[in-house]
This record gives sequence, C-alpha cells and structure tokens, in this order.
Amino acid sequence: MLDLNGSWKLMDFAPGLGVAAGAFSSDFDDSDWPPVGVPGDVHTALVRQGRIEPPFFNMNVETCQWVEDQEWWYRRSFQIDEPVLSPGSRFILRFDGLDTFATIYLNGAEIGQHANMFIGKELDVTSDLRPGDNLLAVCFDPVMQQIGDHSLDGQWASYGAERVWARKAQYNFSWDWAPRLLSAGIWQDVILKRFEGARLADVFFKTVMFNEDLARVAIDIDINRWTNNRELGVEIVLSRGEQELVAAAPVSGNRIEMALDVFDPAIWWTHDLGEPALYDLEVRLLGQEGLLDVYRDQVGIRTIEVDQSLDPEEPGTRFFTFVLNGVPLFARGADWIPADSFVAQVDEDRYRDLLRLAVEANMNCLRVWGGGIYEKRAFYQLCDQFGLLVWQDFMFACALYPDFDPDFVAQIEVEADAVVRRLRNHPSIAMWCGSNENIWIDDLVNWDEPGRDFPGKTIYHQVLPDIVDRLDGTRLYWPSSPFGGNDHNDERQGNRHNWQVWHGAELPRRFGEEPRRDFSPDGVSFRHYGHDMARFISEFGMHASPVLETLRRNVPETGLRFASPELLYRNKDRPKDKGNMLMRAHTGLPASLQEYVDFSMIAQAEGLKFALEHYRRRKFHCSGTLFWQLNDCWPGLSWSVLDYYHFAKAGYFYAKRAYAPLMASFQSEVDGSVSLWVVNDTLAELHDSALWTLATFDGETIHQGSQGYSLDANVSRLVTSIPAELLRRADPRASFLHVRSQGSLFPDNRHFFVEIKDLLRPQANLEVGISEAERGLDVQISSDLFAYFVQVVVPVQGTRFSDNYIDLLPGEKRLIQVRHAGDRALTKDDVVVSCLPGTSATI
Ligand code: BMA
Repeated sequence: MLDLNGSWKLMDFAPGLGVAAGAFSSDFDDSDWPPVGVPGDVHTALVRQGRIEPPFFNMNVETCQWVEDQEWWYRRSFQIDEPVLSPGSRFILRFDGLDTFATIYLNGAEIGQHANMFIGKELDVTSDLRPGDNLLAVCFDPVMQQIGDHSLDGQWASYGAERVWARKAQYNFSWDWAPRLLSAGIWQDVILKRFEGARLADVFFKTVMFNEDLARVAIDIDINRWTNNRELGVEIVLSRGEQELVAAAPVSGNRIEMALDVFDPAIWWTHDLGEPALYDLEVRLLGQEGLLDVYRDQVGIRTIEVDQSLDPEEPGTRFFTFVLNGVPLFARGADWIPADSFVAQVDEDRYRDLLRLAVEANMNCLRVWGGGIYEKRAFYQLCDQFGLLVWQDFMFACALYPDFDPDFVAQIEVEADAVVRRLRNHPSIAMWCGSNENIWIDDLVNWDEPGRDFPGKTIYHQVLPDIVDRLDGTRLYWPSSPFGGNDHNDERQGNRHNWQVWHGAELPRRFGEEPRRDFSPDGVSFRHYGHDMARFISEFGMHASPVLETLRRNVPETGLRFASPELLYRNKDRPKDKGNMLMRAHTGLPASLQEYVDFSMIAQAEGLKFALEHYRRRKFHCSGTLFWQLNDCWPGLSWSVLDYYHFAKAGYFYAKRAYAPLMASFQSEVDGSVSLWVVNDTLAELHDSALWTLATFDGETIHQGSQGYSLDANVSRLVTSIPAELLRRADPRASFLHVRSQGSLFPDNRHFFVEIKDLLRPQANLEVGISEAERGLDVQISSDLFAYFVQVVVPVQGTRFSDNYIDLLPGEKRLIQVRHAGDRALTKDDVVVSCLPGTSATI
C-alpha cells in the first residue's frame, strides 16, 4: 500500500491551456509550481500562497470568484520499487474524493475521468505503472464550463439552476446560508494498493435477530477475483472486549454469506437509552500463500424501524416513530449541514467537537441534509460511537433534477450504489431519504397540477428505492423530506417542515390549494408552532446572530453596526428582513449591534424552546424534532445554534434544556389556565413532585403549589393545571410561573404570560464571583431580582459552559462551570457577565 496523500504541486491555467502546455506529461517541468496539501482544496492552498484573501473575511468571497473559472492541475511523483510482478498482481489507484470534473493521467497517459464529488474513483493501473519514478497528474475542469448549456424546462431551483447538472455539493453554488464558493481539488485520500489474484469487493454486516441471550448476525462478503484457479477462503473475527467469535469458510464463487451467533450480545443503543455498544469486525480474505485482503470496521447489533401505523388517539393520522431495538423513541436533534464551505478542511477533530456538542445538548438524532455531502467516514464512525442516529438524505435539494437524461440517471445509480455500500454497516444510519424538499416544492410551485410528473420524480420513487432495497433492505427508504399525506407536508402522516415560522409559508395546505405567504410579524411569529400537529418535524427554525467575537473576526470595524451592508452580506436569505419581522413579534427591533446579537438570539432561543416543548408534549403523536440547523459552513447569519467556530448561541443552551430526557414545561390554554406537563424519554418509571411558583419579577411570591406525580417510562403526561382565577391575581407583564423538580429530575423551567418585549421587569443587579478551577473557571452568579438572559461571554474558541443564557430567580445563586480543553488557560479578564436589559455585573 502506498499513501499518496501529502505534498503535491498545484497550478492553474486558463481552460484548455494545461493540456496544451503538456501539464499531464512526465517530463513537464513543474519546478516552479507551489506545493499543495492533499487532501485539500484549491482555495485553501491559494490563501496559503497569498494569491487570494481569506474568503470568509468581509466580502472577500466576491474577489475570489475567478477561481472557479480556471483549470486546476495537481501533480506528484512516486516510486515503485517492486520490479517483479506476478501474473496475478493488480495495482489499484483509489481516490476517495475528487472535486469534481477530473481527468487523471499516469506517466503521461490519460487513465480515467471522474465527474462525481460524492463518490470515490478506482482505477486499475497495473499496466500503466513502471518501476522507479511515476508521475500522477489530475486536471480539474471549470465546473460551469463542464455543465455547459443544459437547461431544464420549468426549473424552479433556488440558488442557481445549473447546479443540478453537477454531482457536486449543491450548497457550494450558494444557498440561503452559504456564499457561492466553487472550489476544486483532491478533497479526500489517495491510495495505491497492490492485490494478488483477488480482493474483497464488499462486506455487509446486518443483524438478523436478537434477544437478551443471543443475537444472530449475517455477514455477506463479495469477492473480486481475477485468477480463476485460486482457492480462496474467508475468515471472520467479531470481537468486543474479551469476547471473540471466529468463523472461516472456503469460497468457491464471488460471494459468500456467513452467519454468526453471538451469545450475551451487547446491543447498540442511542446514548440516552443505553450504551452504543460496538463490535470490531475483521474479514480476512485468504489465498494459499496467506492473507490477500482485509476489511476492518466497527459494527453494532441493533434493529431500527419506523412505525407508521394508525394513531388510534388521533383518528385519521399515522405515527412516524423510530423504533430502536423494539423501543419507540422520540428523536431529539437537528439538521446537519457541511461544517465548512471547503469540506476538505473538515477533519475528525472538528466532527468530534460538533458531534460531542450535539450529544451534550441531549440530541440523539441528526439529519444529514440533502444539499451537502455524504459525510466522511469519521463522521459516521463518531455517530456510531456516540450513539447518535442519522437520518441520511441522498444529495438532491430544492430543485428539479434531469431524470430524463440517461447519462445522469446512470451516474445516480453508480452514486447511490457506492453510497449505500459505504454507509450501510453503520449502526447510526437509521433511514434513507430521497431528497430535500424536491417533491413538496414542486407541488407548491405547480399547485394547480397536483400529482404531476416532474423531472426528478423517478429518482426518488424508483431509482433510489430500488438500490436501497437491493443493497440494504434493513431500513426505511422515504422519498423526500418532507413527504406523506395531502400536500407532501402534512400534519397527519409522514414528516413535515414547518416554514410558516420565519419563511411565512402558511400551513396547513391541501393539494390543489394555492400556497399563501404571510411575511408580517404575526405571519412569521414562532407562536404558530403551538398549532402544529406534525407527526415528525424534520425542519423548523429561526435565524440568530453568532456571538460578537465571530462578527469581529470577519466584519471590518466600520461594518460592526446593526443592519450595515457588511453585516447584511452575511445573511444570504431573502428578503433580508425576516429576522426583523420575528424580532418585532417577540423582542422588538434592536437599536445597536449588541442588541441585535441579543434580540436575534432571544427570538431564536425562545422560539426553539416554545417549539420543542410543544412537540415533545405531543409524544408520540409527534415523534421527533430535528430543528434547522445545528451548524454553519462559514461565519454567517443563519439558523444555526453553533456558529462556524462552534461558539454556541443562546439557542443551543435553550435547546439543550428543552431536550433534557426529563423535561417539564408549561402550556397556555385558551381558557386562561396553564397546564404543567412532564415528558419522560427515559426507560425508567418515575415518582417525583413538581414545585411550581407564581411570582413577580421583583421577588414577591404570589402562590406556590406542589404536585406529586408518577410517570411511566417513555411517555408525556399532564401533571397539573393551574387555574385562570389563580393566575389572574398577578399582572401578566410583571410575573412568571416557575417549576422545579423536588428530586432534581428535570431542569427548572419558567413561563411568561406575554412576549419578551412586553415584560415589565425591574433592573436586576448581578453579583459575580469568579474562581479558578481545574481547566477553567467557576463563575458564581446571583441576582437580587429576576434576571433574564444572564450570559457569560468568553470570546475564546473551544470554551465550554455547564450552562449559559439562563434566568436567575430573585435571590438565586448559580454556579456556571467554564472550561477550556485546549492549552489556553482562561483568566478572569476573559469573562464578561451580563443580563438583559443591559446591566453591568459587579465582579
Ligand atoms: C429548508 C432547507 C434548506 C434551507 C432551509 C432554510 O428549505 O432544506 O434548503 O436552507 O430550509 O431556508
């Protein structure tokens, strides 16, 4: 095996001139070409060379657009020492990722082309290699030139119609949260491997059945052999800790199916329901002379289904519930987008940090959204290890796709085949989904032709499900997100995206009805979530600004004002004032940048809290909430709760509390009463008391109550109802409800009776004490009166908070642990504590 990553050389030419100059040939002189790292991308290399400014700063994206129009050449040489090759030797050159329109040359000869960023390319180079020096060159053609003049009648694609012709990450053509950055490059590993006579083509591990004592697993092995008279055998080792199971068998054909019985099996669970137990799987291919090939992976024993049976308590509706190992679960999570505009730059550490943050926020499920990429191996391995389920989209988003073009469909078949094979052994993969919004939006655009055939339809309804069925067959295939019911975004079956909030798309709607939009503050208000009876909601959300530090790093001083052109440039959504509508509904409009940061964060955080509590109370009528969106690909203004540098917005902490496996929440009723609910996502039965208080912001307790309750495992339940007459004793603008668990089972929660902007809160005074602790600081905060939106700001990347953006009750004292995992020691000077309206804390 030869690792061909590392230092290559890079140069650009005007289209066509690289070939004319002979850049493919072995004796071409590339001594003046600068070095480039592989895996990587050309933009990152150009920043290092000083040829472009860092694209994310200010509006630099605009000045580096020329990069997509050039032809980019990578070259490197390598040595082959083995002069003697046996007749059965084969050398396979493998590129895990080429972005995107690539021609590959070895020793001056063209050996292959590739036009799909999403899947790898393998080339048999046995006859092209030579002993000694070899020269590998890859040319990437300009994307738009390769796409050419294709057009698609009736195309309604947002974000650039031409993108649908390129199997390249669609968000890179610009999105409503991403700038246009069409990079190029060898974005994943390159490897040269020698095989003798045969190799493993594929391994599929699946759980056939299990009970407490025994699991039966099947391992299907495909072999690729080119020396027919070989005697081959396979050996399987499945191990976990002390337990090791071994099986061996001779193979006569090209395929063998083996089965193993695992006694006392360790079962894979999401991290909240159990242990995400993994086994090491090793499959060895043996010839007479020994080991020919080996496959290593971590696998899990588990079953996953989606229950879509009728919901007897809500006639006319169906469940949409993940059932893991026979246990129905509520999916708590968010939508995942690529973690960088330059996906080559996302390494295992960044995946780990983001996924750990998701787990720490009590999430058990993420959706890999269809406008990004099929993520790298490390992403799925970490989801396996962390016990996160993955809703996996195929990469088709917000457009019509040319399924009338046989070449395009052939390309999709190859892609889906490779993707399903690559991902199907990950226990984290819970289901396959054909596209993002393609079916729903076509019906919205062509609302007067319900059920019409549209370009792309056969991909989601035939091509993909056939492949999933053939190569997997253990998971649900679902045609699109959203899908199911009457309008493809129904609340009675399937899954839904709620874009009434933020995008003003009025819900519900039925086939044949003209879609309506309402962009007014009322139209986009997050209160609409409270009427949403969705069965499973896989997108909904609101923008919030990132922390000031992120803006300071990327916006020049002159632009650090609310609504400055430089700031608005970071908002890729249109029209750009949806956030203002939302803030007008809930917080009022900001008058400064600091207020914009706070108010937009509040609108998002309170909106997520309101939505998540509502949907979770409806467990299992609603069985999942994946909010839009977990992360960012650049330092923009977006729906994310974690920004590009992984600084958490207030919405992250609000979601974390609303996602606590045990969660208490209040719900206003039309008769003026307020009900108190507790949701139990654990598998344990509970007995507890909920202590609730009606109090004023300045410290007067109006009423206190205590309600004992018992809760079965895995349910949501009304615990008590607080009558309207009692609540009328307080001024709704100057009071709040609070609940605490006597046994500290759920996080404290509170309820306001009016919008944030209408609250009458006296100015609270905070007292803050900071002391040093191992790997960070302990921040003690107390308040004389009710303090809203208490935030501990530390502008140091990688800082973690035990909690943040909290409320303090009158007289309450809270400890916030501030930790930093890296080498950077935090000091008191790094910390600013404040609450709203702006108070200066006494430290
Ligand atoms: C949905 C997503 C994305 C989009 C988001 C916010 O449509 O699928 O396409 O970025 O909403 O508008």
